[in-house]
Amino acid sequence: MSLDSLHLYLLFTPQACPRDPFATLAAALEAGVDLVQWRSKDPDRPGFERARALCQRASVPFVVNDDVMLAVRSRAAGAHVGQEDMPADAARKLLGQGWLGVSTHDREQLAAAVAAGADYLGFGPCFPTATKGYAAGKAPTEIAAAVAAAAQARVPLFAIGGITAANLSALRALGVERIAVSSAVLAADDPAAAVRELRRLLPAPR
Ligand code: 3NM
Repeated sequence: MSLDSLHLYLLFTPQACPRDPFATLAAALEAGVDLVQWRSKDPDRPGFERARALCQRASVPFVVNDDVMLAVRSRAAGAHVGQEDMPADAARKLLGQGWLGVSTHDREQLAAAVAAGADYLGFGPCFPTATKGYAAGKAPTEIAAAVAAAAQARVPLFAIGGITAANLSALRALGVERIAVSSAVLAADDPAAAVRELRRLLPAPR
C-alpha cells in the first residue's frame, strides 16, 4: 500500500474517547479512515492488540506513536516520532522497510525529517487544539509553505492540530490534501458521520 493514496489519518487515543474507544475505532474504520495511529497515554498491550486487530480486519495500516521498538516487534506498518522522541534517523534504521512518520512544526524540522528519510510528515498545529495544549495555530502562509516543501520533496504531508469539518476547507485552499485528526472523530457524537464529513472534503480515495 502506498502512503500517497492515504488522506484521512486517525490518531487513536483510547483515553480521548468519551464513549467505548473500540466501538469508536470500529465505527471510524467502517466509515473510511485510511490510516490509524496508536497513541495511548498509558502502556496498554491488550488495548494495543485490540486496536491492531480491528485495523487489520479493515485492511487499514496501523502505526505506533513514539514506541519504535513496539512498532518493530509487532510488525506494525510503521512508527511515528515527535521532536522529543527517538531521533528520526535512529528510528529510520530500526524500522527497515516500515514507515517512518515525523511530527514537524517549522521549515527546518520539515527539512531535517525529509533528510532523515521520513516516509510521511505531520505539520502543525494548524489550529488551536486542547488535545495537545496548543493555544494558536500556524499562519496560513506557513502551512502553505510546508505543503509546497513536502510536495517538492515528494513526501506526503498530513496537516494536524484542531482540524474539523468546519475548518478543513480553509486548509484545502492552502493545498492540504491529507489530515490527521483526533478529537474531531473520537469526541464526536457520531464518529462515523464525522469521518464521512471529513472524507467528503478530502480527495477521493484512489
Ligand atoms: N500533534 P486534534 S497537534 C498529536 O502540531 C498532535 O504536531 C500536533 O489532535 C502537532 O485533532 C496534535 O484533537 C493534536 O487537535 C491533534
